[in-house]
Amino acid sequence: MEFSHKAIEKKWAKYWEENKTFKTRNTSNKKSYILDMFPYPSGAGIHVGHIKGYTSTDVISRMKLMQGYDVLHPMGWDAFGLPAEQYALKTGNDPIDFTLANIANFKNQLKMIGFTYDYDKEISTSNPNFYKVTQWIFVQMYKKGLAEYKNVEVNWCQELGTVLANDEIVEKDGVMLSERGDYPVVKKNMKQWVLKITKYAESLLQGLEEVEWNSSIKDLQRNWIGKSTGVEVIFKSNNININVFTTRVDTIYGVSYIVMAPEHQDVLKLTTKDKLEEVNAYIKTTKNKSEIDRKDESKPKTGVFTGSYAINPITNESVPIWISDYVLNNYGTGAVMSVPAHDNRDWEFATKFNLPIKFVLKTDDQSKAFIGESIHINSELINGLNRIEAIEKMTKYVEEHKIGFVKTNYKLRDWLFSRQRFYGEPFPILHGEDGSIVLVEDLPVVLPRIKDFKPSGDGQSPLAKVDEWVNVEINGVKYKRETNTMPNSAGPSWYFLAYILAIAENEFIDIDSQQAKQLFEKWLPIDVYVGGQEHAVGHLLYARFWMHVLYDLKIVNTKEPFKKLYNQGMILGPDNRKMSKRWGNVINPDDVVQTHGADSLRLYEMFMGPFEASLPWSEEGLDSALKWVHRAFRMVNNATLTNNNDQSLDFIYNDVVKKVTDMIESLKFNTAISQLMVFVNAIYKQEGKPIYKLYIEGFVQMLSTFAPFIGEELWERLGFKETILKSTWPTVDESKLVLSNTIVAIQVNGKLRATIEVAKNTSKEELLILAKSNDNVKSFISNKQIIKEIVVVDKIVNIVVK
Ligand code: ANZ
Repeated sequence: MEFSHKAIEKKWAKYWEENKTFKTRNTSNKKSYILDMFPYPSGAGIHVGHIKGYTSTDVISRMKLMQGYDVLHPMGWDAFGLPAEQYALKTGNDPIDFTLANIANFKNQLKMIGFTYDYDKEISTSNPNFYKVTQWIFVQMYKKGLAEYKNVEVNWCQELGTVLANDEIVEKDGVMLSERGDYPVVKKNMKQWVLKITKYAESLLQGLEEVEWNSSIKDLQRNWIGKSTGVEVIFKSNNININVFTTRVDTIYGVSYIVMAPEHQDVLKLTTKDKLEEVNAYIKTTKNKSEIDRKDESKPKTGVFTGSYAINPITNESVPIWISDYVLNNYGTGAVMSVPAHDNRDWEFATKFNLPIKFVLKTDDQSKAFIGESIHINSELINGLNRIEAIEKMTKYVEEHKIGFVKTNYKLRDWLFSRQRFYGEPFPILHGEDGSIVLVEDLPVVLPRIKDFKPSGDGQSPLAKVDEWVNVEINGVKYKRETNTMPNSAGPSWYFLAYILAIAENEFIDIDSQQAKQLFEKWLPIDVYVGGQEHAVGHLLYARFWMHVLYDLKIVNTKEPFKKLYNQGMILGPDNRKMSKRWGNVINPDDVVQTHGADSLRLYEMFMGPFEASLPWSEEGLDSALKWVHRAFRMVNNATLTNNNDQSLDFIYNDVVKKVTDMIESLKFNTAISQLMVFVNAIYKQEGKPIYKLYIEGFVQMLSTFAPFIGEELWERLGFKETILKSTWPTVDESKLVLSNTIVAIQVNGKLRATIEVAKNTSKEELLILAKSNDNVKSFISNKQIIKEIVVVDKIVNIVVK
């Protein structure tokens, strides 16, 4: 062993702390804001998966610092939420104290890994100074009509005693369960706060064009927003208008019945007496079905006839009106015109209930629904037209005859923003006895310390029991505080701005001040954002929404907060399963730091494979990382250095610097490390010859991004007095990358047929391509079968043909 990682880690952690090495600099006109998705400080402590993400951003931050950027690379805590509250309920602890203890633990763990976080910028969503701003943003939204208190259908979880947002629910075997805890969830109507994210649907869709994310995440968001342009057509049933939303108005000649969602407001009005009992029973069973279940096309179709008929406004035919749970009440108009010949769900339904099927698109196979493209038949106004032409013509016709209108729908729902829980941000809201709503503008509204957090189970928050907090009197008028709290995703919707505003731990410049504006101008947008794929829709969409609103409020001058986004792949257990206490396959990073050191841990996690891939933990991999860290350390430590460049390493050094720089920039860490390995091997091949000192320095700088402790140690041993983070990143001398040329002989069946001049080190594949494209060679190999290709780089190509 050439060094003790424990001694080096201790030495440099102390140095960084004492010298405030990681304090955010404000000295350059170049900036880079590099952000991790902040952790939820659970009792379990930090996970090796967290470390993978955090190391990646740390590597980039370190490079950017050496490249002379002002770097904002902060860390904080997503500190409100259900798990802490549930733990508190189970153990009789206080979630506030419990969370603070977890934060302290997390912070110690992070410090051991050598991350460049500036803890003067530490924030915590559960700190009153922080949630003061969360509440302030809510107030602004309320004033803009973007927060509304209304009766909505919610997902109610009895075990958790709270409502849940759609993205907090999972589906198992047709039933809805809470994502946390796997408890049953049912639909229920309740008065709740909602944020009107739907008003921003178009803006959020447009914004995706501006950001440089991979297309799969953009598609997830696009699908979640779910824009769809079609027509609302009016079918009449006596004096009741039934509007149906369709994206295929061209198929209107094929409508054989109408289906309404069982919850549709007009269902009972339309139901004839003899059908009432059956319809009511069906409505009742629908209540327990989840939306996902109802949308599932593989489930057998069910439904009931209402006894009424409606008139197709184009054909004047009378069609029966049914109800079925495959039509959702909260999309479009909650009613559809069914065209069984050209829609699978309608086909199934019509076959089951013996309803007529009429083809209006030409097809040879009428044994199943025809979904493809074809021309129209049996459709007076549009016969012979294709889909696009027919939709255009029918849309015009419908509009001109006032039997319908163009309509754009979004699948996106408003954001259910209240939870019946204790441990979250209180709303800055008072309710008057007359039902009036009054904003509290003296913020923060502080979450009271209470002993009994148990949800009452009746839909009321535990805060409702705290009389002295709930009851407020202003100028003799009595009010009650809103006792619901905000959801876990509230704080994370703006925390990335809080780091910019932080002047000390949880102390902030006013978000609407002039100074804040200048700081936002400097730091936004976030250049690199790294975190788990599970946030692709929820958090990322909510955060974008708040930014769009703050942009409209002229608080920030950037709409899109996250310019580049990367998802780190998971680190699985050595057994290839997700790490979990249940499987006993969890690797504790504290243990790894003890046995292998932080540098080896970082290097190993960056070298495991492509950053976005999910890969199993490997002890052998970790051991190899440790071995290589020592090999690299030894190489630098033992090298005889010279200020004379004998040029023998010119090419390889410049090549490695160029590649490592590009690869770190594009998060290709594993290949960047391979390049460093190539360099170390090249030095060992020099067998003790003096090495040009500048090249060794450059190597240590690059190495230090991955292995900062030995990086600093070697830098000091090279004679530098200040942290390596104040050094200047190595530059590439492009002139050294031009290789001299060489002549390669091209043979066919052993006979020389051509010679070509190529750059030295041209690859085998390239040589073959060049050889085969030579005219003379071509004449000897064309129309022949190639049976063998022999290539010796820089020398010869021999093609054997038959
Ligand atoms: C007639 C038709 C004929 C349709 C055809 C499709 C194919 P997106 O793209 O999702 O917007 N639909 C409308 N509202 C619905 C609801 N609340 N629940 C379930 N289905 C609903 O799809 C819109 C299409 O989905 C609409 O176009 C409607 O069926 C159905 F050959 O109308 B279509």
